[in-house]
Amino acid sequence: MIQLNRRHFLQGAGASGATCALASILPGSLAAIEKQPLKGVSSEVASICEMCSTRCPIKARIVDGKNVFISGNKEAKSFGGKVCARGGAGHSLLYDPQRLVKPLKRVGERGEGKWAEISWDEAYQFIAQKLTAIKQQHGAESIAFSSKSGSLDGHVFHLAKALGTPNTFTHASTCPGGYVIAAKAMFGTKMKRDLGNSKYIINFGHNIYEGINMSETRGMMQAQMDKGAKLVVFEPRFSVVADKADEWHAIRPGTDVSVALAICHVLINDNLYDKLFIEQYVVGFDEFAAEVKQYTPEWAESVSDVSASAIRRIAHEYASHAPHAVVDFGHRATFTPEEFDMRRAIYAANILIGNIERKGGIYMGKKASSYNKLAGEQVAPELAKPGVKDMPEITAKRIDQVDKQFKLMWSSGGIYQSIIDASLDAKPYQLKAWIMSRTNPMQTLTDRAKVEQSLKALELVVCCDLYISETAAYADIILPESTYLERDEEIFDKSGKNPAYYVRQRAVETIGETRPSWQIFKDLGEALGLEQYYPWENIETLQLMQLNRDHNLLKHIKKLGYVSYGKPLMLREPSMVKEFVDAYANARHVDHDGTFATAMKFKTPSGKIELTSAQVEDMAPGRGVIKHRPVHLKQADELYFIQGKVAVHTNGATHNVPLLSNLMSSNAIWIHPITAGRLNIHSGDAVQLTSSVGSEEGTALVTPGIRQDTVFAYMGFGSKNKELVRATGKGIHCGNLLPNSVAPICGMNLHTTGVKLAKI
Ligand SMILES: Nc1nc2c(c(=O)[nH]1)N[C@H]1C(S)=C(S)[C@@H](COP(=O)(O)OP(=O)(O)OC[C@H]3O[C@@H](n4cnc5c(=O)[nH]c(N)nc54)[C@H](O)[C@@H]3O)O[C@H]1N2
Ligand SMILES: Nc1nc2c(c(=O)[nH]1)N[C@H]1C(S)=C(S)[C@@H](COP(=O)(O)OP(=O)(O)OC[C@H]3O[C@@H](n4cnc5c(=O)[nH]c(N)nc54)[C@H](O)[C@@H]3O)O[C@H]1N2
Ligand code: SF4
Ligand SMILES: [Mo]
Repeated sequence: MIQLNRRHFLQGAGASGATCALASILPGSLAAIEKQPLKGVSSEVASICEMCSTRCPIKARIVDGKNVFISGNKEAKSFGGKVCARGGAGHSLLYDPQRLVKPLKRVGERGEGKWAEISWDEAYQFIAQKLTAIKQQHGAESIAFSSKSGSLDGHVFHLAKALGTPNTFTHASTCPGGYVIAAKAMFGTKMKRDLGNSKYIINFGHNIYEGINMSETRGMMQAQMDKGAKLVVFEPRFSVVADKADEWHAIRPGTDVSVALAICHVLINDNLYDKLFIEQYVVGFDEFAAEVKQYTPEWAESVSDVSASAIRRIAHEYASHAPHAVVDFGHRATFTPEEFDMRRAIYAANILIGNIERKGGIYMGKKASSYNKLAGEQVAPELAKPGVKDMPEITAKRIDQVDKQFKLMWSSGGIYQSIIDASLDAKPYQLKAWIMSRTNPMQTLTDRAKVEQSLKALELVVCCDLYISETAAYADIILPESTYLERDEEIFDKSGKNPAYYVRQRAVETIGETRPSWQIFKDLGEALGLEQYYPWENIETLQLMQLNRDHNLLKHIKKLGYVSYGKPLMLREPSMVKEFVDAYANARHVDHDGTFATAMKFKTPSGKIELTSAQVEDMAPGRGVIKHRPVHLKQADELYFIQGKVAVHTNGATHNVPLLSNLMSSNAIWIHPITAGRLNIHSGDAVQLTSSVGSEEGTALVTPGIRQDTVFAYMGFGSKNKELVRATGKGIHCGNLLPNSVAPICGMNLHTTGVKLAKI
């Protein structure tokens, strides 16, 4: 252990490139507490990054008593022992003088920026009294809970369930809902992609060289650089992935579904699909084939601007690499109201070439329980759920489940934007309180003005964050969580092709009075008189419950940080199946074709892959078969407005982190030279974007790397919260230009809208 004082640490942070503009001392911030001794661990601690929700396995150690050095954990092979720029900048967040280290209570109007430091007990008592009164008067269902999914949503939602409300939300409908719900409808479960072994990759706007997921990003790099895979990118702008591709097609925003369906058309029409696979494992092929007959490449060209001959050629090249080829199903699924059928059409193009459970294709995660069954022995330990008995029965309907078309939405995910209608217009009933953690809806939901109104309309708003985020600025109480470098958490499942677990462990002693989420939400539960739902005392008792009290196993996982078991397995890949049965004497019998194909289990109503779905037809008549439907995203005199991630920032989260703010503090508006020329706009000029819900002023970046009818900006900038000193007013706020919407079946919010461009 090394003892340090705060000044040393700030100097340490500064020495690595961060300059902290201490324009004002915020109450409750690190800058406001003096002479706080800081302690760190000088030996390496294995842990988990939280600079974004990819949550890579890391190692962290204190260097020279001044800094925290963060690297990747080499135990996790696919992550390559590496972190990205944001992951390497964790220390800058940790020692940011503007970070909150004490609970705050609002003393002025909501959003006015007047705060008083309070104790944790005062915070818990205030929240508990308010929640108890609201529950008595309006029912527990009038309280919504939300959290970005991941390391702490379990604790947030456990409290929601103990309190008796069904209204729990993650970022699902702003991010993964489209591709996850489409996979649930077709495969009965989420799917993963094996980019690293793919020989031909078709990519519809999945910019993983900037929207980084270390394991997948490295997989695609290896496929391209080491194995010569071909990459085809459909993107309205010249993204970094487009820049590294073999070909880039500047597709019209929101029209990907037409190209994906045309690829399916060619695969079927030109007999390029895997008939045997379809016969054995797929239902609904005939209905799908009949539907896609009309979706010719020529038709798709008229919708998408992608040339028909290119579509035809790409479909043939793709099929020639089958089954080691993939159409990437993307990540942020918010390009069109027809997300559900866009992602289904992409999965269909995978199913048709039979790449399911094949190298370079798509596959199902192999958790310990299914892996052990196949091996006929206990290869990997199985995590136990810390079963809490007699949770209250919840009878109230969720605010987003009034229509049965949304029934595939998982319960803790939900349609996030439905909080707005419920708060403002009592649709379907009145919300009174919103308790949130690790989410910044003022920046990451759409229609900022409406989100602001709904926060102002509620009786109680509580935010657990690291900063006074743009949303926390509207809270009654802000609960400062310890950063990921200061907290221990439970064991997490990180299984891919084989089972794996990892754990977050503190590398630095807690600074100030922050607490980890598991403790905050347990303490709050206890203040609410719900202690019977918390049978664990602390994080170690919870970890031991997960591991059936196996102390040695806990020690082992903590020592390595990331532990994987067995060998990678894809059920229809003969070489992998052979290695598997050679390793485990009691392994399941191998099918006559040398695979475990007949062990594939699809949790769909038919038990097979559903290319056409009777279940979906029942949920939403007319939607059982995958179809193209025209969408209206903008007026004739408007431009499409689209967004994306930038490599050095995370969503609406890191723009105030000193080191990252130094790297990039503002977003420019990408405009094509012909569009710019018409308005006499040059790079650096001040321009205005106006949509149906808001208006933003920013700086033009004139570039041929975008369609003439489209403008682009990196998301997460332009905060309007004066407390976020380094981020305030820099660049345009994307959420302020986007109206709210709810897409059929998957409930997705749309991130594309029409805007008018003007020179200021
Ligand atoms: N550095 C960094 N890495 C991150 C994140 C981050 O914030 N920063 N966030 C993480 C998260 S939460 C996620 S979900 C992933 C997201 O990773 P991605 O899904 O790659 O997300 P985006 O960059 O938002 O969008 C991808 C691309 O879609 C393009 N696009 C917009 N509209 C359309 C359209 O209609 N059709 C097509 N074909 N393309 C379109 C955009 O120009 C953009 O380049 O990244 C993760 N990794
Ligand atoms: N216009 C537009 N909107 C978008 C997108 C887009 O491309 N364009 N992308 C969408 C996507 S893909 C996603 S995933 C969502 C993400 O949106 P959100 O779910 O809101 O998540 P983030 O913006 O990543 O982080 C939210 C908050 O978490 C806080 N935070 C960070 N670490 C911790 C921690 O350890 N503990 C606690 N308690 N808080 C922490 C940050 O300070 C930040 O305020 O945004 C979506 N919204
Ligand atoms: S991708 Fe980067 S920021 Fe995200 S978890 Fe991994 S290292 Fe951290
Ligand atoms: Mo996301």
